[in-house]
Amino acid sequence: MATSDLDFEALQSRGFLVLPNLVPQAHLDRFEHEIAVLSEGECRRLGTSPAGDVEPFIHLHRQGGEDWSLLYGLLERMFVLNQIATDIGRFLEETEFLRREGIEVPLVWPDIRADPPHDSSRLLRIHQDFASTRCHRAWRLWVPLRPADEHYGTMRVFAGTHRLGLLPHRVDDPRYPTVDAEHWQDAPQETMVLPAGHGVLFHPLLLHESVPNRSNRMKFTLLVQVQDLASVCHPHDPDDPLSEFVSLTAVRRDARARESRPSIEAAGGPSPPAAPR
Ligand SMILES: O=C(O)CCC(=O)C(=O)O
Repeated sequence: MATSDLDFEALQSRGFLVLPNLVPQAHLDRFEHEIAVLSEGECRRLGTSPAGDVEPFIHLHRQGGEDWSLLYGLLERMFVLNQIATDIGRFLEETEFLRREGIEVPLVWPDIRADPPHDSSRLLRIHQDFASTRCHRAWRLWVPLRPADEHYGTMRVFAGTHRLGLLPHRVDDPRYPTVDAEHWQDAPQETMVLPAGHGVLFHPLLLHESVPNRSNRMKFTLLVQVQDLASVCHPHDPDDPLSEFVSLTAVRRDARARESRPSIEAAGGPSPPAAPR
């Protein structure tokens, strides 16, 4: 993608921009290869094998337990994901994006989501990025590592809603914070239909939600956080609007912990599977 291709005007007005071919095929292939190597090896080591054509990674997720939790927690440290994040950081520098957005001390890091088929438990309802935004100058990239659409699972965005500023999130069900319909019902909605390796650069205040994975494959999505450490929030300052996001993150974390506790007791010990973020 050429430097001139970044449409800053669309980005400012809509709050997101699709960036085609952001990730080279070689990195996507390496990710797939390494997922296969680690999950097939882990199945062998645990003496378990998936039935039929179930992906070994999905089989491990279903097995759960501490082995899975450890493996899932380390996934975002895969070198290939860090390489992709670094390439994206370099791209944002070369396109003058970081300078134009006033990002002085860039933080760029990868997170990964793995959404199993037909699992609604961790789907995110319409929200702003309260859980990861810790700096006032911040952006995000959502990068499907496998094709994304209504069948394989994807993300829906509500164009222009980032201009509403930081919105209150309802916590009737604290596991799934969400905003009232009045904030998004009139906004144009766009469901991302993208091949693996395209990316969506978006503002963390843009309202968005998960679209469920109805396929029989794991949905892998890389999230690259881009934030400016020179604008870090002060979580204990009630005048800092981002302190709301820090508290909301704690509310959700505690609710999820409460949710998983009964299943530990029911199972008589081992930890439940770590859930996708
Ligand atoms: O891929 C998805 O399900 C949406 C991800 C999302 O909403 C998020 O990471 O904040």
